[in-house]
Amino acid sequence: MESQQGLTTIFGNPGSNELPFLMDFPEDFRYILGLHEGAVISMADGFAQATCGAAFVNLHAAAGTGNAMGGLTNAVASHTPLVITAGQQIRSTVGLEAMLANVDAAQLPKPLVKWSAEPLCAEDVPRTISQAIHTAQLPARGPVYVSVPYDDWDKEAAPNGRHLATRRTVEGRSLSAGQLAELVELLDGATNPVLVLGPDVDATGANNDAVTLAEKLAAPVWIAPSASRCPFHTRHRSFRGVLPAGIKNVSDLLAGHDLILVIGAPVFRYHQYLPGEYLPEGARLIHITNDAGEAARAPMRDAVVASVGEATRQLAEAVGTADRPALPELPPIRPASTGSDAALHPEQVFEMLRNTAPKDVIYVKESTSTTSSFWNMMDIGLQQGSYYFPAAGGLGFGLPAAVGVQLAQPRRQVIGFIGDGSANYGITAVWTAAQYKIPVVFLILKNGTYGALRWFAHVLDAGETPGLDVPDLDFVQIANGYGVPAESVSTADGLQSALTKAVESGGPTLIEIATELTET
Ligand code: TZD
Ligand code: CA
Repeated sequence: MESQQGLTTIFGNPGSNELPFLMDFPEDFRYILGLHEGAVISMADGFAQATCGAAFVNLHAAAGTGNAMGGLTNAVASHTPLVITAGQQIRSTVGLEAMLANVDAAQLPKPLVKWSAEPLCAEDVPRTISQAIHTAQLPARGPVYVSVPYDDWDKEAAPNGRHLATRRTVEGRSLSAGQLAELVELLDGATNPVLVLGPDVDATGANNDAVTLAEKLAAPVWIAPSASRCPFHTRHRSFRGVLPAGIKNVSDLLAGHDLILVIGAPVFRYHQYLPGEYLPEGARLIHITNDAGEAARAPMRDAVVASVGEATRQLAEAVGTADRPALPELPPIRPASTGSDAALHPEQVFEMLRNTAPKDVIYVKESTSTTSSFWNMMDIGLQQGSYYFPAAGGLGFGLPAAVGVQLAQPRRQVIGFIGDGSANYGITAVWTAAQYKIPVVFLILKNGTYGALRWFAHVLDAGETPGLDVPDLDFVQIANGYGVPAESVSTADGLQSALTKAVESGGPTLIEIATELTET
């Protein structure tokens, strides 16, 4: 029977409990093998985010689930609909804790899944998986988990199961006429409104509507703190940058605005603790989110729970054109700071990419000490789905997610900026890229240290602590060992020619770049 759920790619790493599920694997499905579940889950996360749909994952029992859980912290925060299944021991042997029994399986992935279950009988397996698929994709989207005893796959499905394959569940939460009118009145009546846009604007493809809204309001636009996607073109005259992730500096930067409209982001995902007032004097904040939990836990002002894409479209259409002068064009991007003879400044890497990469390139970034360099130098966000970063800061997302995004978007070049620390958490995904000929380019920014932690040690006044350096890693040899061609560069020209070669090769390539530690 034809499935209309569209979930024909399975990301997995198998064990004995999963073999009966994989038996007689259908021809119209594909299985993408990852060598470690941390890589499996993050490849699936990247794939799902880049297709704006769900991804199907199959993990091995409790051990495989455990390995994947770090990645789930990111998937929860990015509202990624991951349908995770795990094989369970034979039903009658779980109680006695046979090898590979997943004891209390539905409990294991909590609280990092929005729902989890183990069907009470074999007959209910298809319906439970169907429930998982719909639960993952209904708002707020997120990962779900189903544990299936492996002897269940031998049983006959119930005849009524035929309804499941063609079920559809849809979200329909536009703003009511009254809600829209109230918001439009506030926006039209504001003297100095500002927009703060989050990842769900990009995830719901509301990018162009956000531009219309900003232009009609002649309002500046910030990206919400801890940006995991890029919802707005960074060279648009309204663009002001990414808000820093401290309470005080958010309110300092928003000072002077009487109305702050936050769309598609938590209010706010702070990081470094910088106490202060949540909001500047005289400002009212309105928060539009598709996540009721996000609305409820915000510590200040008002929220509307609605479909982010639809609400943004409605507002863009309904607000009046403000009687304010248009904002001036942005000044040109300044030249990159330069590094030494031995290593490039990260800004040089980003500047080169800005000048030479195709306009529809997709960046996946997991190099934590280069955040300001990146946002200062880049011209991105013209198109939806141009940028991904681990949404909860859990490392091990970037490298595998780059593989998943490239698999989802074969017509756009994906480039991963991955730190020499971060690369190790998901390194086995380079093997998957090689085996399935997924032509992603991995740029490893090698500064020999956990740069962001050095910066944080200053913030916390922690002095010298152990465990901050990562010397003596050779990513060329590591990549070669996994079957990916690689080279090491330390100059802008070297990087340029390595990159041209990589893009032309049609397969995956890893380029290790000697970079200076900045932002300390
Ligand atoms: N482990 C996991 C799974 N997630 C984390 N976020 C950390 C550890 C802690 N951590 C950070 O938050 S940033 C960072 C670590 C170890 C350093 C990453 O180093 P890098 O990038 O080389 O990838 P930079 O540019 O040198 O900071
Ligand atoms: Ca580093």
